Amino acid sequence: MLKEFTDSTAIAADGPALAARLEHDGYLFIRGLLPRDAVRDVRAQFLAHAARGGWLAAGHPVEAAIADPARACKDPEPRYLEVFKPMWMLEALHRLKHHPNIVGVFERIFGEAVLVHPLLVARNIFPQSADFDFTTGSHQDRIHIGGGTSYACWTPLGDCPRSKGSLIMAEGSHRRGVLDIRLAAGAGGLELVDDFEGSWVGSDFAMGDCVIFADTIAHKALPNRSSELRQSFDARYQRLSDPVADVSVGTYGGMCSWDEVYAGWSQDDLKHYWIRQGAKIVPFDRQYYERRDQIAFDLAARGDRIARDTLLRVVQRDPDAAKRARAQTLLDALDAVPA
Ligand SMILES: O=C(O)CCC(=O)C(=O)O
Repeated sequence: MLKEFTDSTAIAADGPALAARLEHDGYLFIRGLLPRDAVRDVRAQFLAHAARGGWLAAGHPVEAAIADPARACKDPEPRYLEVFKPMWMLEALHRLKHHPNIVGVFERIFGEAVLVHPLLVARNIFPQSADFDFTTGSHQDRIHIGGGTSYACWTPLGDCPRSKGSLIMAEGSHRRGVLDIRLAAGAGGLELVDDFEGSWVGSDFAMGDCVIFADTIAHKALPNRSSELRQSFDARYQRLSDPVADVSVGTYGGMCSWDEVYAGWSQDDLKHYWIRQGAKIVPFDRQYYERRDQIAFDLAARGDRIARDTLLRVVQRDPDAAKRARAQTLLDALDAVPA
């Protein structure tokens, strides 16, 4: 059963109260944190790309975001990334993660300067169907983000009731350290072994509502049971005085350089800002990915297609050439067998 999020809107101006609740529950749900117009602008630009990319069903207004199920695709498939890349590069998207309403919350919580991670994630989740499902399984961000302690802010680009696949949290799970994982389909390619029965909390989101959460809280998305694309972004924030992993100052999946991203931007203030701020950059701790990838290699060697998404991620993103080659061989072998 899913309980309602505790609503922190009323304490959003009170740093010590926010910090105490974040420490206790592991998350903060704040209604209307972002102005709807700012979110609507990014949504409109995302949908224009989605329409151009052929992701939307004919016969509906673009603003309705009705997906064409025949075009369902997911990150990191090349046909997804082709449409996604220009979305991710949008100046308005990056500006939204720096919105003073979000950064202000973190300034009040930390009581010191905030580093907004340059890397942010944006998502387009096609509706779930009998042959397509890309629901994010339960996970902790720590293993993906590394560096010092960080916090995420997740917000849908548009109203997002639970039925459209909003994000839910396992209340209090952030106090249990880094937990055991297994391979799964869906974003990240893994899920936590524990099912956190009885701890899940969530809410319907209106455009502008945000959930902020600790990097050790277990969280997952609900399936998108609507006919619309579920679009969202999640960005990360930390104390400037803490170290940040090198991957968090790069572009998404290293798919391009920052200069390519900036080429279409109209203002300079957000370009390479973390260098001017003096961010303390450290190598990403790959131990959890190494464990996930080993599980994927073992399962793929036994012909288990659950390993496919993780192998694809290794092929596209792992810094080790020999490992990439091994993943490609296993991927080819999996794909040679009809699904
Ligand atoms: O939006 C999603 O499906 C997953 C988001 C998430 O897991 C995150 O922000 O860490």
